[in-house]
Amino acid sequence: MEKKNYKRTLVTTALPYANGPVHIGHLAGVYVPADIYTRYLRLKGEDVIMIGGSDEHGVPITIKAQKEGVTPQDIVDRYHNIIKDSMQGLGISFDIYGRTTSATHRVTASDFFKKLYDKGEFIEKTSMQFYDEEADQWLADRYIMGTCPHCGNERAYGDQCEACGRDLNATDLINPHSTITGNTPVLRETKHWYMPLDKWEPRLRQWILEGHKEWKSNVYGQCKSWLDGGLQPRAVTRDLNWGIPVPIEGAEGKVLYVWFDAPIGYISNTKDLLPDSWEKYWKDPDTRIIHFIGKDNIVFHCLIFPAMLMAEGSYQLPENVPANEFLNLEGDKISTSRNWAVWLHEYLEEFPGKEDVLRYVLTANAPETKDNDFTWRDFQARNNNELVAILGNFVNRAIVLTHKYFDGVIPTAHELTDYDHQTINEFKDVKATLSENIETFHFREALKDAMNLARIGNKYLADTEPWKLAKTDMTRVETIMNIALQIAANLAIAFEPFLPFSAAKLRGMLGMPDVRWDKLGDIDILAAGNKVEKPVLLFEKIDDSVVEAQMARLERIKQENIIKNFQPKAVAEPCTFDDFAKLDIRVGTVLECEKVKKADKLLKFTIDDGLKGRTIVSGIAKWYQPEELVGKQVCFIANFPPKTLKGIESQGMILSAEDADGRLVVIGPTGPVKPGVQVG
Ligand code: B3M
Ligand code: ZN
Repeated sequence: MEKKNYKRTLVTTALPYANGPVHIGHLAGVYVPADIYTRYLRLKGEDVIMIGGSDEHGVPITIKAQKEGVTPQDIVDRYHNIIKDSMQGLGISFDIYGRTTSATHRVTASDFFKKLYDKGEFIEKTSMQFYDEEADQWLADRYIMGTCPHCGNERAYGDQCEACGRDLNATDLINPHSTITGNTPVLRETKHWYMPLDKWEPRLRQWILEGHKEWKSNVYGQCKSWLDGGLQPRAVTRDLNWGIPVPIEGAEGKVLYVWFDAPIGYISNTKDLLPDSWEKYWKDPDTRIIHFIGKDNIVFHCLIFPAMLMAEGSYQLPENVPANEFLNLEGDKISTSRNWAVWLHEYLEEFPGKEDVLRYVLTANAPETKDNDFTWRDFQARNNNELVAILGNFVNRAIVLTHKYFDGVIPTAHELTDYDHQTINEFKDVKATLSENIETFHFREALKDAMNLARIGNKYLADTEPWKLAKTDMTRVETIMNIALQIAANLAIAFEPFLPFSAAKLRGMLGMPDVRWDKLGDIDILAAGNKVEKPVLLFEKIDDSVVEAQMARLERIKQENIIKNFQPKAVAEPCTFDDFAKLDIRVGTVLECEKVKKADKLLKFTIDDGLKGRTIVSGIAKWYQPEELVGKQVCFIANFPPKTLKGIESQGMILSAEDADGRLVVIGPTGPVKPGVQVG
């Protein structure tokens, strides 16, 4: 398709729910790529704005407030600020980071709804919804729990069962109950307003399936499957006491559905940024609108919001929606409720000065075409083997050598050799692919291109060996170091969209006043005779102990989650007292306890059983130090036939409870008893 020459670009980034901090999944999916794209366009001198903000309405917020016993406003105030500050800390360069509880937004969203209502764009429908009579409140799907009709999980939500993953309707649940009071809710009739998406289906089909074949295949594919399945009318209002009131008569107590108001938040925030000129970013066909989102938001940004805009009539549709897939963490899905995440605000605190390391790793590993995994080992490896060993190393060498041979003064280049020309041409070529990759949202590839420039620089110094020539041919060394410094200056440009903190440090060292993308590939960026500053390290090695501490933290969280989610097994088949009485269970006192050689699981016990004493071997070495158990009383089965383990005759079995995480805890009487007494 022919490329259109746009006059300006409007970049929007999904508005994170202000019910928790942001994590690496949000960053890799949305904010880092959007920031790279925006910084790149700014470097090219284009007219671009980047809009962000918090999504502060909807059930995700009220649920969190209910859990903590505070108001929804408390929740959004807290998280909006954490999110805003941490994004800034990572250098995500929003032109505005607003919030959907702002006055501008309330009016904008309300007017938008009213306009559609007045144009007759909604249909009104009544339906039956659950109501909690004691709480005197309608129940959104997430406020209803019950038994999943598919798998029997007793803790399924009204919209989804997390045990079997199926989508549900609240009315499908067996024994539904309200999470607010625990009562059985009643069904009541309620009226809502619906967007007839079916009406817009032909236009959406035409616009996406015919007009945007260049969209990423994951986005195009998801749209196609929704469209092929046939679009249904969608309710755009809710019975909830938190949100923007539905601005029509007879709608008291109802608010706009959060997915109706949130995308309008992009518009409201643009208004707050540019009260006088916001319209040209939204309504002029010469604006390129790009929505950066994660894959779970595709239907809202590609079908529902565009249908709303079509119905309104005066807005432009997005030119592209480069949605990413998901980032996992150490092999598991990132989850706010399970605390399975690397939280941005914590990262910034624990890794000061390493903002770019995270940006680098998240870009190098971005889930652009499929789900990807973040691991702390990969984080360490990419830092040590790529940022330190390639980029940092080259820059440091170029600047150190300039100080060593020329007192920090940039030397003049003299006659260039064929090899010099070859090197210069090589990195001129990179510029075109790097730009193309950013413009087509292939940020991983683009980052590789930028890294190749640093590789070319390293190779140039390694091949020309100025430290050897310094003894014989200082003129040649001047040329080599000039070229090496010009390459470093190129790196300051190429990396600015990806690693803005390091690029700024590098500019500072090289004394570069400004950076412009069109200078990339030039070898006269730095003027001979100017001075470079003393080198500062751009990156430092990350030790094993640092990433191991992070991995240990995740391991702890995993164990905590297992314990929290423990569900006792169903009770076994009935058994009689006679069955039980066959087991001769007794109490004994541990006289000695030691590790069994060459068996890391086993402990050998010498037990005072009130008779002649006995030896028992037990597989609990992983959970106890032998000396902890000496002197303790334990229960054991006395009438099992003896069994030889690792050459030791074990005369019975010590009883233990297996905790949810598999940890074994030895069972004994709660007070002292005579060794040898029976349990029953
Ligand atoms: N808050 C969902 C999410 O955080 C939603 C995005 C709104 S974008 C207009 O994934
Ligand atoms: Zn289920």
